[in-house]
Amino acid sequence: MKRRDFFKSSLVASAALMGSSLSAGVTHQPIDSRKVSKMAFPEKKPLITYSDRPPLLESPRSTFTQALTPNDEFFVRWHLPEIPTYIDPDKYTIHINGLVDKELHISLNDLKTNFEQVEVDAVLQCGGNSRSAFNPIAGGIQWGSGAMGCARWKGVRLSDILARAGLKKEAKFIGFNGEDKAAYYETPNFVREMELHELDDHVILAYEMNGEDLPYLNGYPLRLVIPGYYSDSWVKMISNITVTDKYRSLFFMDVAYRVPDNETESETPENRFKPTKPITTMNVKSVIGYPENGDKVYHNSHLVIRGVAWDDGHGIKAVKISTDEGKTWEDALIKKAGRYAFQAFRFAYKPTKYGKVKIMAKTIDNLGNEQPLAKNVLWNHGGYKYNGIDEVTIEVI
Ligand SMILES: Nc1nc2c(c(=O)[nH]1)N[C@H]1C(S)=C(S)[C@@H](COP(=O)(O)O)O[C@H]1N2
Ligand SMILES: [Mo]
Repeated sequence: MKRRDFFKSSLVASAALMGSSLSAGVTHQPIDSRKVSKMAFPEKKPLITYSDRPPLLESPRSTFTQALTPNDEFFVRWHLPEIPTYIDPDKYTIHINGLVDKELHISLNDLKTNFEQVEVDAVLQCGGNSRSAFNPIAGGIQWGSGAMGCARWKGVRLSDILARAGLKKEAKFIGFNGEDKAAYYETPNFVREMELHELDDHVILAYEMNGEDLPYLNGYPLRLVIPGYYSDSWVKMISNITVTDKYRSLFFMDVAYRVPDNETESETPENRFKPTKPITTMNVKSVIGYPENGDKVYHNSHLVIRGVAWDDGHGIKAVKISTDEGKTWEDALIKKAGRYAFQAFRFAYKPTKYGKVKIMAKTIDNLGNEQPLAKNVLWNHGGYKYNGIDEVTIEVI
């Protein structure tokens, strides 16, 4: 197996990249206003770069014309600046402790040879994806719609690992910790906690993404995959699984990645709601991959509008396209994929009038939930779970 000597060769040249968009007092910039950067991180193509330490990389819209997102175009999000510079796959183990009958250290080789290997196609989407569509600005990285991707994940069921360790009867919560560290000791580690009942058989510890080792920045050598859930709980470079009987009230569980429990009214910047709850499962959404904002297309030409749609696994009933400001909607063709995966859609369109045309995409899931108009998306101060009807404006010439 290839050894990963990652940061030695890589990040030095990128120090000047820290985006001014992260500083305070910034005015709202619409979605798609950020361009792909010139430099690339190892194993990645040039992507939209918000920060180099920690690396924060977004996939451009054009990535989303296909059901599976290539590894080298897949977005990257880390919270803490200290990511190990070297991981030796022959020495790496994952530690299972807490309320278990037998504490375990499982090597990668053990995982790959002594457990049943399973695969799942699943969307990994940051809860803050599309945050820049919120106006007024909601706190956090001003992502466009590319803080997401879909991959074929291969690994081992978490339940099989827990079964080998044996859960004690008081076991109720499970915490996942990654190898990354804060630069200052006051900053908490990136730990997610979940209740055991949330973790059924489709949760896996994955070492492969689209048929290859996980890219370093996507959590090499092992990450949690929780299909249907926003990716803040998909802990990367996982080092440790701890079983407890008490909720430990950790920073990344109690402060970040939460939305108001009230899902019928908007918060305002001045009026924050309490109580809050974790963001957990994804809502129904679509993103147009082609064409892009500002594209020029010929009058009477044959255009194929393409994109992806998904939800938390209940299934997509329809993707509808409008080219007349939402007055009429027509069904796109959907290429069915696994229930947790991107469903790629296409729609043949012949532009018959000149000038600016707005293309809108709206998805409806099997429960009847549909994407709201942008102005009807509930605002929340963390800028989470944006799923407004997607739109791009092209020019017909
Ligand atoms: N160890 C670790 N795992 C992590 C994080 C992190 O900061 N550290 N961030 C989480 C969040 S919020 C997101 S959006 C996803 C991003 O996954 P990716 O970098 O593979 O796209 O990783 C999750 N897992
Ligand atoms: Mo995230």
